[in-house]
Amino acid sequence: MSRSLKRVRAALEAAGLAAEIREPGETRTAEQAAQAAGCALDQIVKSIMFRGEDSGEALLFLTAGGNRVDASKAAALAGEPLGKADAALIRAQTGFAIGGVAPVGHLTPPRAWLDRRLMDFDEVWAAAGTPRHVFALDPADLPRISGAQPADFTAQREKM
Ligand code: 5CA
Repeated sequence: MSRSLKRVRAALEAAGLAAEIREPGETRTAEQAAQAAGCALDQIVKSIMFRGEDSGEALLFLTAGGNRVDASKAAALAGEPLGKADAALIRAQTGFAIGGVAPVGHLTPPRAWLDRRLMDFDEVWAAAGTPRHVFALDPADLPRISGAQPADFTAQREKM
């Protein structure tokens, strides 16, 4: 079993969450994860990371699968300008590779915010440390286990 997966399992256990980690197929993107888990796209917890340009830290925005982060709203929350987080920074901060960044089990817990859209569901699905593993949880548990603050940082959806 991968070390990343083990770290997520241990973090979930430490948080008292009886979440079952599943391997339903390829879950590298939110679309793949929704397909594999058999849930709505917005029930996928995307881990979008930016680099805080003053702090140099990676910052985490847990975002509903169908939403996009509005960079200026995100920067206002962070209190610093945001730039791209590259794969090396994400790996250094979280211990995870892009496509498998979990909301828990980070090497250095990042400052984090949570898309309120996720709270509309009884159950959401998040990456478990690899691009093939996911787990389901009650989104009400996300602030406690991830340290993320519920906030509004997503872009308006386009009208159909
Ligand atoms: N396992 C799925 C959902 S459970 C997952 O991790 N989805 S994700 O959306 O959270 O992760 C992919 C995200 O990583 C993309 O939305 C994108 O924002 C980011 N990403 C993809 N490629 C890069 C890259 N080269 N550098 C920085 N971030 C990237």
